[in-house]
Amino acid sequence: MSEAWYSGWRHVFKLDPDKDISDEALDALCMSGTDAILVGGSSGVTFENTVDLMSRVRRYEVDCALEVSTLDGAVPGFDGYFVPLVLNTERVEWIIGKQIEGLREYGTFVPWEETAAQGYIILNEDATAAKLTGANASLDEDAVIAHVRMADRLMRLPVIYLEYSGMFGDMELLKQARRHVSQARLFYGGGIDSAEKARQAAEHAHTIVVGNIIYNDLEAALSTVAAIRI
Ligand code: 1GP
Repeated sequence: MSEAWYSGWRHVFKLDPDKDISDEALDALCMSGTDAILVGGSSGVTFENTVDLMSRVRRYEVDCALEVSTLDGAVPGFDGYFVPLVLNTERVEWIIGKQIEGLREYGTFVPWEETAAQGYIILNEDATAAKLTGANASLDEDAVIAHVRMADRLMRLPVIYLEYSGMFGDMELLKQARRHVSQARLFYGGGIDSAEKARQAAEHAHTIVVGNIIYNDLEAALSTVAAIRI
């Protein structure tokens, strides 16, 4: 089997279609040496703002993938697609409900070779995604490991995403999670706002995701790219 299209990614910038970004900032991000631009957000994602952002990123050679979290935002033309499944919620619509709805509507158009499920484990209760999906973010280490085993071993999901969006997470927990991953790629995202935090997270995660700091301090965001290459 050939390697998955995202398997070489170590560093990713996540851009929110609902947030403004200047051409200069986008140029700096796309030319930074990051492995990919991931387009996704928890609220305000529409077909229009997703197409707009995609077409701007498309001018660059960097990989550009979409996290499909709403049907409205399912836009053709990306290099790859991630479909999030939230594993630590009891609300079935966020585990398989919305995904089934999407497949009923667009199933025949899905580019399967470039599409991968992401098993999300959301660990910051204040994150918009946690509130939206009713995620139980207060998992202890045993529970996180059980979720990792569920995703990696039982469900054989290709990507596990430890999501702390908005806060820097527990690196010891990330380390333990990584020890229990056998075949999935482990993504980590949340609160990476410096080269040092990027380095720490990249020590354990296969792929680190840098989001919010892009909009608050572009230079700090750019510094995270070089940090993990050392
Ligand atoms: C969000 O995991 C990403 O989905 C990145 O988190 O915005 O906190 O960097 P931050």
